[in-house]
Amino acid sequence: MSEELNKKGYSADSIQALEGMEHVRMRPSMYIGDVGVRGLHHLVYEVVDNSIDEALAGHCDTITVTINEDNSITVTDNGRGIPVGMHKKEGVSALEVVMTKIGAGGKFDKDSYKVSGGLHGVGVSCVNALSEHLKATVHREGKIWEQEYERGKTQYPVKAIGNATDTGTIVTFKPDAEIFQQTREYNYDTLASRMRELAYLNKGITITLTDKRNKDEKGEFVGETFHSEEGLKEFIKFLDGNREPLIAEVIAMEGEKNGIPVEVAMVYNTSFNENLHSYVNNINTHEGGTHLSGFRRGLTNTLKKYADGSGMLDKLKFEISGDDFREGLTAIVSVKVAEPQFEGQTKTKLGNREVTAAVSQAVSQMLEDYLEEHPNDAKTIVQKVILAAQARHAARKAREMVQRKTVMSGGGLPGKLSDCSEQDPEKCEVFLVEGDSAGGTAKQGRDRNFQAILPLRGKILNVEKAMQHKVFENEEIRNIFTALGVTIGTEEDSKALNLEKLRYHKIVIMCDADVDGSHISTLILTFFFRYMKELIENGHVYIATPPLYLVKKGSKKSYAWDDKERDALVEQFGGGAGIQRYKGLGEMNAEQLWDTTMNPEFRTLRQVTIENGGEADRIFSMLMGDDVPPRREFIEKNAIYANIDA
Ligand code: 0RA
Repeated sequence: MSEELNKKGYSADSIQALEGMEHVRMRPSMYIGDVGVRGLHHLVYEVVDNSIDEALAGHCDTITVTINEDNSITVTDNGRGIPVGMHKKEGVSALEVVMTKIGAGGKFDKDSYKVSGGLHGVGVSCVNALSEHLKATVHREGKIWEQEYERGKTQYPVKAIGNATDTGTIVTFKPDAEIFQQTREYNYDTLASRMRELAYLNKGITITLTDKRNKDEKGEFVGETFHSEEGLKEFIKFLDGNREPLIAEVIAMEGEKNGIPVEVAMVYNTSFNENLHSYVNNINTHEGGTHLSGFRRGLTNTLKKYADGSGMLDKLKFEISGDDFREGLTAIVSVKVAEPQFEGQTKTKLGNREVTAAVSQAVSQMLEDYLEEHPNDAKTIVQKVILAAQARHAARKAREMVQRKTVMSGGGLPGKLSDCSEQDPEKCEVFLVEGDSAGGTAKQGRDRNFQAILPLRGKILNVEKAMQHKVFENEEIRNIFTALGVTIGTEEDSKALNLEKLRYHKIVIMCDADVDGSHISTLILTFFFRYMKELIENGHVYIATPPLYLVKKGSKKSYAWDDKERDALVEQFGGGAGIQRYKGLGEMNAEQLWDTTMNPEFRTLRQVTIENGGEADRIFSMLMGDDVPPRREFIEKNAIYANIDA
């Protein structure tokens, strides 16, 4: 440790720390992904993850997260408290090292097995660097210790400000407006869904979320407490609660294989969809990886062996494929890996080879036991698998029809598509428009150089409730496939998409701004989510936002997208302003539609993102199921769309 101080009184090491923090501020996206809504919420996850680690080490059971009135965040835990003593190597308190040294994390504590971690696992120091203000308070060794920072810069040495009888850590931070320019407003639902997920993934921990910006009917702050005694078993019930179960019980196991902690829970429902969710160290691995391969392998091998032995397959005239075993299956695989290697486009694909066998063995063992102990359920599952195989056979013909049409480029395009002249897919957009009449207006209003229009007839098929062959036989859906130019995978992996031939990099859903319109948007989104998830994951899917009102006075004319904007315009225009409410796209003429909704210079497109795969899955099953009231509530809240301008 160098004690040589420069003019400003910094030691060489603290200069290094400063430079690290400066780098985070210069290149924030390298550390937290982006500086939009996602990055903003990541700050919270990063801080909470430290507390989760403390809980996983067995020293803490309660974590609270508070959204304060000013959109600052407070995270508390009842752990041991971050050490405040002098850090030998750094020459300042350990707390200061954790808060100001990039990558310091809990490194100095060799006993702690760090398993959790934000998507980027960058540590609380990054949060500090990106906050205009951060205060760390530690209850430890009978005292309350405190240190504050501004944009990552220490304001004073750690000081004791009082006595404590308990232990724990409290971190309050306010995201820096210089960094988070787009928005600094926290979304309650986004935080709630992550905290709920964390509670299921780490059973026994209590996580309380409080929103001090809003009060409920009783005058209490909005909030929720998340706690799960049964972990993944309960998580599955939550995710699949809107579906009809095929078997009564959730099949679950928890254990360690080859030194890798593995947790698996699964259940079959009567739907035709496969829902696999996988986690590594509490991170949702959207792109799957070796743990998911292990799950598939264990499931297929065990069920196949059982089915073969049961004699139920004897009369079957064709082979059963891996897909057939997963129809109507909802499953969660959660592993903890000491040194995870993340690969793939979004770095959410586990690469560690050794994990496949560990998960596969765990799943085989769990399933063998279950099938043996539950012969009736076993029979029901095998029957479902046989039905799936038969349906897949029927679907193949329908799919081949789509395939043949898609492969023929140019001539194979649907008649209803008004294509654009540009050939470079990156520059091309296609608008999926509700109804032929709005389609006509859009066709007149568009810029035909790069904007294509595909009108869709009324309500498209609800794929959530349809078997695959019905989906591929549906004309509107076939039109979408052929217009987009994507081909559907092989029989073994019937939902793998080939995006290389994608003809438009922006796919814009344009529907009326009313409840029917949102229902149709949701039907289209459900189709994309179930059959073309990669399109959403790669950021190709957008929702257009037509205005709700036209406010007019004399020659003055302006559009409003909500009631607040409308009222502001009325006030601005003064007395006698007229208000026209657009009931649908059809009431706008071509020029108005271009000006407000299609012209890239003025429009707002909302990019559709999947922030939380499990939550998205649950939401779609709810929206498209039979239970209408929650659907309406959801559509009104529009919780799955990220508000990103494009
Ligand atoms: C390393 C060592 C010790 C505590 C922690 C890390 C710790 C870090 C965080 C971050 C948020 N909450 C936390 N709680 C604890 C303590 C080691 C000891 O007491 O022996």
